[in-house]
This record gives sequence, C-alpha cells and structure tokens, in this order.
Amino acid sequence: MTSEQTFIAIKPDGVQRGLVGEIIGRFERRGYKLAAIKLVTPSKEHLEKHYEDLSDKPFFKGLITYMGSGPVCAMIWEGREAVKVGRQLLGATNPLASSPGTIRGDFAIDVGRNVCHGSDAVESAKKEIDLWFNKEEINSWKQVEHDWVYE
Ligand code: YYY
Ligand code: MG
Repeated sequence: MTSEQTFIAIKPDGVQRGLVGEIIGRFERRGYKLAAIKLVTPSKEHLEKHYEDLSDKPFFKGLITYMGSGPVCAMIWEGREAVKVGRQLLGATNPLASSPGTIRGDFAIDVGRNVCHGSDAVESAKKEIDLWFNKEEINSWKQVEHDWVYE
C-alpha cells in the first residue's frame, strides 16, 4: 500500500476549546493511523521556522503570537493520501468558506482562530514532521482494522 504521513496540529484555540478528542476522532474514524502525538507549547523560533513561507505576510506576527500562546497538540497521521484527505478534513483556511462537516466549518469563524493545522503537500509534510518530531517519537505499528479499511 502506498502510505503517506501528514503533520496535523490542534492549535491553542482548539486545545483551549476542548476540541482535541473531537479532532482526533475524525481522523481515527476515517481510518487513519496515529503515528505520533504530543502536547507542546512551541517557541517563537520554532513557529517562525514552521511558518517561514509566510514571513512577509501582514498577519505573520499575530499568527506567531497566537500559535505560541498555549499548548498545541502536534500529531502525525498516516495512511493512503493522508496529506490531501487531511486538508479535506480540516476545510478551507478561512472558516467562513469551509463547508459544514469539516473541522473548521464546524468549529471556527475567524481565519486567525481556525483551530487546526494540516500540511499542504507531501514535501511540506516531511519538513514539518522533521521540525516537530524526533525519530524516537514516531511509532511504526499495524492497526488491527487495517484490512477492514483498505482492500
Ligand atoms: O495551510 P493553512 O493553515 O490552511 O493556511 P496558510 O495559508 O498556510 O496560512 C497559515 C495560517 O495563517 C492559517 O491557518 C491562518 C493564518 N492566516 C491568517 O491569520 N490570515 C490570513 N489572511 C491567512 C492565514
Ligand atoms: Mg499552510
């Protein structure tokens, strides 16, 4: 099976609002496998690296302050087309444009409080996983439900 890993993070607003279980549940119920998880309050330097592509945006400073304002639930989810489907589960960047049924479409209103991060491409997923996790934190295991999720 061609399997992929994606980096998903529940942002400080998602953690504060008690949405950790809800968001994890959506990835689990879809059939994805949790490979790594930790609660961490990221440093300014770490977040500036994570969002380095956006450093010239007017919202950059506020984004870094918000993302470092409390614990973030950082995760790696694994499975077929995990990156693309992860983005679908999240919904559009602006929650007002996100369909109901997506995480942002169900739980958020403002773009600057959109609850959850997900890698936007396989390459950026690799970079983000490297930035957020050590090798020892990443688990390799077989889901018992594997053969009931995949043909
Ligand atoms: O990948 P995604 O999170 O959906 O959007 P990005 O364009 O990478 O922006 C990252 C992050 O920045 C977004 O989740 C919220 C914030 N942001 C913002 O506060 N205002 C904008 N106009 C655009 C993005
Ligand atoms: Mg992005």
